[in-house]
Amino acid sequence: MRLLLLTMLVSWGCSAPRDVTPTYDPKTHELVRLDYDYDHNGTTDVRTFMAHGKPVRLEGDTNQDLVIDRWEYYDESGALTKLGASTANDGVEDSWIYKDGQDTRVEVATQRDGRIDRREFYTAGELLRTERDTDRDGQMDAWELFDHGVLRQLLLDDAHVGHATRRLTYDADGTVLLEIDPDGDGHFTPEAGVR
Ligand SMILES: [Ca+2]
Ligand SMILES: [Ca+2]
Ligand SMILES: [Ca+2]
Repeated sequence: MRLLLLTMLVSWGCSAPRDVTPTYDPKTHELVRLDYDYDHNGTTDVRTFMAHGKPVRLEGDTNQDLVIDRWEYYDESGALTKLGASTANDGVEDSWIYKDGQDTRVEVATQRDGRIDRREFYTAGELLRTERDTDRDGQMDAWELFDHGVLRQLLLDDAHVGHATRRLTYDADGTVLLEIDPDGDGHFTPEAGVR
């Protein structure tokens, strides 16, 4: 949270660090970037990208290894809308966090190509459900529902018809109930002979 706090301070102009290097657009002479060296060691720790005098996004190196590991995005009012991260800590932005009150959504490009194929939904820090695009065709096709951190249901769109046609329900005693919904009306029925 250190960087976020620093960013907020910078945004509000309460505390101006000394080592700030501005970059201007050579044509318009508009300020487009501010590079901050918070620890005064000659390396940039935070880059804030500006548009029309306001910060629009930030790139940060929070662990001082010269590799960007935090990306922040702001709306018109300067509020943080999205937080980017790198799961491998190699400078490749591959996951994004959105917060709305107690709710958090995490979007992940598991192949690290910018295409989101997994979403995780949390409330008050607890994972409630996930969505996955297992064949990466742009359509989510597997959904997991959790109860207190335990997987309770798995819904699958095996047939790629745009909705789940199979549902597996995991009981606490280890049994699995398999149900099907071929016509996609949301009404699942036990598959004959499978329990
Ligand atoms: Ca530095
Ligand atoms: Ca870093
Ligand atoms: Ca898919």
